[in-house]
Amino acid sequence: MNIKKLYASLIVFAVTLSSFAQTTALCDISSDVNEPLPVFPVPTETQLKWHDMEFYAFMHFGINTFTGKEWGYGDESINTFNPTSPLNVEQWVSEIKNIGCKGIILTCKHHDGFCTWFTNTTNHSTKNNTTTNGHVDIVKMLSEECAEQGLKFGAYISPWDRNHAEYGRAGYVEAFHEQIREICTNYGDIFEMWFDGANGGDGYYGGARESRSIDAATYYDFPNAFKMIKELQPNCAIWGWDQDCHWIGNEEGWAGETSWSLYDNGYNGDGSGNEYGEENGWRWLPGEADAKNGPGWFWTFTDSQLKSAQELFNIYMNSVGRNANLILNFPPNKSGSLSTQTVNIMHQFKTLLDNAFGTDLALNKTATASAERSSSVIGKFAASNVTDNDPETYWALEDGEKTGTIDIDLGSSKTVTYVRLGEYIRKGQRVKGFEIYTWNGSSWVKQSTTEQTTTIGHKRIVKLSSPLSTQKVRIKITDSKECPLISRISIY
Ligand code: FUL
Repeated sequence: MNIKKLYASLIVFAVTLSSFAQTTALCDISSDVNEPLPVFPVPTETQLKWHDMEFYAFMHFGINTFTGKEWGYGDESINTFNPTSPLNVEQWVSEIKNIGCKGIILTCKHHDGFCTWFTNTTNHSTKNNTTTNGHVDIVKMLSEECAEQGLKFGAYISPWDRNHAEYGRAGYVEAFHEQIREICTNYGDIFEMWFDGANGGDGYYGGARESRSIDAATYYDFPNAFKMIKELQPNCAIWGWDQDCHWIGNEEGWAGETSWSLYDNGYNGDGSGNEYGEENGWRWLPGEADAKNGPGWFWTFTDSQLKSAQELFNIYMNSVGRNANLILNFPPNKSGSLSTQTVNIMHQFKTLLDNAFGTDLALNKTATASAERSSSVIGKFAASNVTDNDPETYWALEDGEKTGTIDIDLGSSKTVTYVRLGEYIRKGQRVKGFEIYTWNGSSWVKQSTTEQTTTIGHKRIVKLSSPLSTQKVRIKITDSKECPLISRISIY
């Protein structure tokens, strides 16, 4: 081949290559946009929806409300459940909604086996109650009221059943699965199902009054129960048992200051949890912190023993503020209402939340960063994405850039007490360390906080040790598994 021919062929090859590259670029939008790759593990769609639930209520209500026991033995007569007034579910839902909860999980059946819905699986339920106010399908009433007022509904069904004669044998497992089916079929959408790990052994068991032990890991045939739940309620998150979220490891409502949504195994056979998650856990298994508003789960105490609004606020900070969901218990009393003092404290708690987080000083304010990831889509990874109140947009750095700063200009000098951050967790939890600085008119001053500033995750709120006035706040990401993806910065 002479040199001219070789040259012509090279030109044809180059033109073909370039048109191929253009065609590919047009088709492959992701490479054009320079989309960051995920850092595994990442959440499922169900888990992402669950993260957005953030804060919801637990309601323990049933036979124990009337016996004053926390764990009924299972031999209580059906009419022991005897509310002195019609159940005020309208009040339950409106007060719970008022404090910012997005849903309610009801104890449809506790360990005593008393079902608070009209089940066909056992006679031991409200269906057979003959008291004035006790013949009520509470699951129906509450799920409908939740739908009416715009809250999600969830169900706690205790696997351990101290009433059922067949407990410990195959017959009970069948009934238990049927109970799950009824709840998942007849009461609308269920956002979360709770299967407690308690298996104390002794109980009434249809009159046998003995101790029965089971192997919790195999007895309940959970794989098939969970398969059924996912078929009937595809968006339902399953609590515990290594499913969609894990028990945080204490019942005081706190997660670690370092809190990963990653885990190896959340369920350790004994149901134990872990407040911190595991930085290198192989699966996404975020923490849910449970807590009560008084000394007991059921209304087995008095108004004077209720936690104060400030205590509830601290629980909120230590859970929702630390990348965990919070399920906070508010038990109705014997009259079927939340007590007046319960409601008073809830209102005070709401005031504390509003005073702290009512106004986001950073909302729609200018944000500038040390660098922004490149993209053919203008603004795709811009710093301004952190203040736009859109969880689907985020600020990103280039691959391999694990540190950087982002500054928010509040427009004028404001008192800054709290900083709230959120990662774009759809692509994994990344950040391992950050710092907060404020502008004093001539330089950036590092601020100390009331707790460590390590992980962020879905949501992290930190308080400055000494709140102060400033016009500009800087967040410095000091360490991250890969380039940080920050979707939200709020300043209060
Ligand atoms: C525990 C149960 O034994 C308590 O009674 C309560 O329901 C709590 C939420 O879970 O393990």
